[in-house]
Amino acid sequence: MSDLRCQLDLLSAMNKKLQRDEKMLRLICETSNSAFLYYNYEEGTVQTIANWDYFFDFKVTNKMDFNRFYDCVEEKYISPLREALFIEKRGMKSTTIDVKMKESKMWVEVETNIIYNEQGHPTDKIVRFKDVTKFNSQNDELTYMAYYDILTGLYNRNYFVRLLGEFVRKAKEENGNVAVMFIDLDDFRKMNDGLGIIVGDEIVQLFGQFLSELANDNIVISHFNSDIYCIGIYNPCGNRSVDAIYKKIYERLEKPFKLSTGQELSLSVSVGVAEYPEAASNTLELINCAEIVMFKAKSSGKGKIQYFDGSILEDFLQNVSIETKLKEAVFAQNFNMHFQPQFHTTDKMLRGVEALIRWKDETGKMIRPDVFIPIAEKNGMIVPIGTWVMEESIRIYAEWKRKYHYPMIMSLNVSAIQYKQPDFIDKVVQILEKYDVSPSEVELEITESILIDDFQEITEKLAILRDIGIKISLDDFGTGYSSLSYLKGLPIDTLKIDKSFIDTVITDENTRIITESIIYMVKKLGYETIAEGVETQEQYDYLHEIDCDNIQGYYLGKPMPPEEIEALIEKTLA
Ligand code: G
Ligand code: G
Ligand code: MN
Repeated sequence: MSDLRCQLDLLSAMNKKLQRDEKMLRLICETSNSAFLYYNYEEGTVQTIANWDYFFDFKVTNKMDFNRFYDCVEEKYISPLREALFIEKRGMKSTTIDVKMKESKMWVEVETNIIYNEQGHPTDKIVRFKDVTKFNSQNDELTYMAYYDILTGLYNRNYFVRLLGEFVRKAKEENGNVAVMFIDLDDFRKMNDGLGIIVGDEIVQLFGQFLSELANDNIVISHFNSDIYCIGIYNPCGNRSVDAIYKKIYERLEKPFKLSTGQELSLSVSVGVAEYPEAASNTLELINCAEIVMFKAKSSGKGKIQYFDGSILEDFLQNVSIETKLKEAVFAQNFNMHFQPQFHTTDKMLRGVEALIRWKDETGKMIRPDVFIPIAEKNGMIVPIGTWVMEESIRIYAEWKRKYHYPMIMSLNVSAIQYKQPDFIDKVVQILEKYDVSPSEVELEITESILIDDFQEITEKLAILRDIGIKISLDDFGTGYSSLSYLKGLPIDTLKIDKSFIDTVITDENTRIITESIIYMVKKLGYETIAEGVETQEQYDYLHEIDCDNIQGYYLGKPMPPEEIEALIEKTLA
């Protein structure tokens, strides 16, 4: 009796433990946010456990029901899922894949585990289903970012380069063509600085959205960076396809873009076009060429399209090589100064000299200042070069002064970038003091174009320089936009009439009329006049007759090294 009692107690205890274990396992399953499927090979039975309903609206009770899984997932996951559910056919122990559900769009991780007996036969299969939507959508976003630009929804630069590479590869195989349009918004920096980067972003977005409408199988469009877009076209019909796209862009730009603030804004773009295989033999070079050509479009007045042309590339490469050599020259101070004399018209006495920089590269080749000065202005090297020019010229002038005591004017060309340096005035004063040269012996030349871009800032500085006693002269007068009325009130002392007037003053009646009125009015305003580029006796006589104060030009003296200027001074003094 007590034996039986004992066994019953034991059974009951075991039962309790089993119940507890089962409850524990059930709770673990249910709180795991997963669903499980258990298949027993020996009995051929299927059991579904835990959060089954969260994933599926059907039950699986036998092996045949497995087919129902395939209806739930998107097409491309059907066969991977079949393989994952039956890995025992390939003798595998476990595998995990992600599938996307057709209707709910849920991402489900499916993990299959098989247990084998000692003979290597499968005995149990456990499949776990887990919701990984959150994780995978983040992945979606990463995938998106790998291909697209978030701001515009266009392809990003990296992916564009890949797609363009595909075009080029195809074109190589099929003897086809690929065109790249490199598009840059004009004056974007001004808009961005003036209206703020939020508005700047909106502009980039609006134009990008418009461009995206132009895409098709053979036209890929990207937002390259900041205000730059690139279009790749496979097998364009000559320039026709490019022209057609440009026409659409051009027509769109005739209407303003409406910002979210209600403000309307007109845009223009500069476009460079290069084509494979004409311009370049590989993808990156092709983009480079289109970019270089775009710069040409921009510098020839914006709002333009420029097609590739070998000479543009050549100029560009030459400029790059000049830029490299220029850096070395600045470092080694491989320049020297020439001076062109200026004479009083009435008695041909020396008035002063204009300092003109000269540069011979390491092969001894002369590189003209009108070639390298614009490059130096672009990359900022004009600042050290300009300082050197000023110090060297004034040093030489001080020597002449010490030697001959002949009062003259040293005229220096100064670029806008130099004026804009905060310490420009201090530097000038410092150099004058160092060489003991009086401010009235120095004249700084400015060009009209300088004044147009930064009128306020530069005229303020000019006024200060004049207060110190330095002369200011307006160079190349007549080539820019200047009107005589705008001259009034400019802080200048001297006006240099551009060579282009002098060139035709004898032969062209109109030029004569204009030149005479300029000289008449300028003298009335109280400025001194200098005629530039005087090459003949006839021109000289005429300028003398109309009372131009000073003459500069090959007729009386070319730019020359300092020793020759000394000879001139000696002659003047004799
Ligand atoms: O002789 P010429 O080729 O020197 O000069 C060509 C151009 O280069 C001219 O417009 C002249 O003003 C400019 N230039 C010459 N020397 C200098 C210089 O020292 N500084 C600047 N900014 N321009 C210069
Ligand atoms: O732009 P700016 O005035 O600074 O430039 C002066 C330039 O004009 C220098 O390049 C100088 O060599 C050039 N020049 C000066 N006089 C004459 C001249 O009589 N004829 C020609 N062709 N060039 C001149
Ligand atoms: Mn000059």
